[in-house]
Amino acid sequence: MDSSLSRKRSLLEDDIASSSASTSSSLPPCKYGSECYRKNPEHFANFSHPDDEKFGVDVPPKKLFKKEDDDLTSYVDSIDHATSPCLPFYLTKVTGIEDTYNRPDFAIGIKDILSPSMGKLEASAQFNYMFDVPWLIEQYPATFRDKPLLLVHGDQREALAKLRCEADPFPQVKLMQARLEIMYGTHHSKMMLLAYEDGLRVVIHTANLIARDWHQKSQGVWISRKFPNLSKDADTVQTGFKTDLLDYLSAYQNKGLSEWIERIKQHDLSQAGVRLVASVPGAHCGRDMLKWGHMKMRKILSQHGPTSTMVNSGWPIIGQFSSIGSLGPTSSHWLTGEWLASLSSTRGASITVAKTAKLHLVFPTVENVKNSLEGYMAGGSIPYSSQNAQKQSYLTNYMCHWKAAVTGRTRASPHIKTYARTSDDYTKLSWLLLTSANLSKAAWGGLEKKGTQLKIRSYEIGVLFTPENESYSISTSTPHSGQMRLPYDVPLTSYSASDCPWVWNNRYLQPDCLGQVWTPS
Ligand code: K8G
Repeated sequence: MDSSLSRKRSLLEDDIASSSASTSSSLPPCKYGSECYRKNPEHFANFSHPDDEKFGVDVPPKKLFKKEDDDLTSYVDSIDHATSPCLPFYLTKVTGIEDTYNRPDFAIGIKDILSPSMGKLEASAQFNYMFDVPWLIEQYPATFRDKPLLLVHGDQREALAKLRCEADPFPQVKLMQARLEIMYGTHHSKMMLLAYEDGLRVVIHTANLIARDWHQKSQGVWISRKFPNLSKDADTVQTGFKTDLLDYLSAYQNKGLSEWIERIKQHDLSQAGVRLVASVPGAHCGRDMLKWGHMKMRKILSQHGPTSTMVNSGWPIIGQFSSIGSLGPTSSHWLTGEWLASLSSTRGASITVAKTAKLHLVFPTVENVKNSLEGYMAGGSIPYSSQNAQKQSYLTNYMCHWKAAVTGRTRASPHIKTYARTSDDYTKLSWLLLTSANLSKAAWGGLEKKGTQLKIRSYEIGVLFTPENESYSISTSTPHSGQMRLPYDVPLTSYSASDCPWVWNNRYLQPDCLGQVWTPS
């Protein structure tokens, strides 16, 4: 599935790559003009082309430059000068929706994340599944483009050869291959480590490092405040977030990360305001079992989760994701019997027992994909296979549409993954996880050997938001302290009898909103 996913996606990249290059009329014209066949973003950054605007390159009027400056100060203000320790997550900016839904209190782009206003960058590490190296380099401001950049990936064989080729022209880029010894595992984690002259930021998000993922999809981004340097003689009490991040990086067992592990040790991450929920491949036993995947959720929620008196009155769990693995023949096999049991955990409850909550699963219908800004092409990033769908029809009973008028993103196809527990009337929320993990055993882990080991295949990483008080109130605009937003509309809309989940290897012959059909080979 992975190689076909990459193949499918790579077909989509060429048309976008050219549109992401920044341009300005002050650039010298390319001598080939509109006949220019080059695709290298660097070329487009250095030479102007008559077609630049036609391909959707941003050429903002003078007045807008001022606004962009304001945007950037407002990101730093709202992140680094926030009064609440727990910062909410952002959505990525979407091309083709109303401006209000791309406001800086709401949405952020990759160039905003890497902007000099966030800090003077000295080195960075990008953990991800897919990379377009020339495009990625182009997203860094020119002043930081030569700074050391480590790409942590899971590519093997042909994909690795291709990645090496792409990275070769950039001497500042180093590649690090994550160990993937268990079959069907992927390096799915999406994280940026940004080291500045005066601190360090951690960014955990859901987008691949390719143009298409930052163009018209619904994606989530959590940006930490700038963690300060620890003074040499500082008391080095490690907080949960710092220990968990160090544990995650150590699990790669790769010297390529030593430098980053040292950097993190030298910073004060105590004000992270969130907890880390990650997965690393392995058969985790004993105490290690509670460190990863759904068992980590079970552990955190049994310590810091909602009280059973509050949520057992019927607070549902809502899972929202862009792919589904093979979950077994019945819902109790893994979904409700194991995974939901973990997410249903409450404070003080034993690690082994939990009353399972009501469950809703938000996953795009065929109609959702057909009407999305990208049309059926959006389905190339929603790899649910017909082989799996046919075996687990029980899932449709839980399924709800992707509908996101609240964030202006009903037509921005979801690649974000969130898991949350809300009150029955959807006014309150007891926790929310923003993560790379789809609904699969590979990502969350499956218990084996009578529940004594948790087998995980993939690398995943996410941040768990828990309220300072009993619960957050759900906000439909910029969340203030004590509030949290959901990326989709509530109340949810269940699938009707005629709705089908998107299955990426089915054929869809009714033209989509762009007049295209979907006929996978
Ligand atoms: C997804 C990704 C991705 C990669 C692989 C798979 C799913 C996704 N997969 O975009 O990073 O199912 O193998 O997030 O949908």
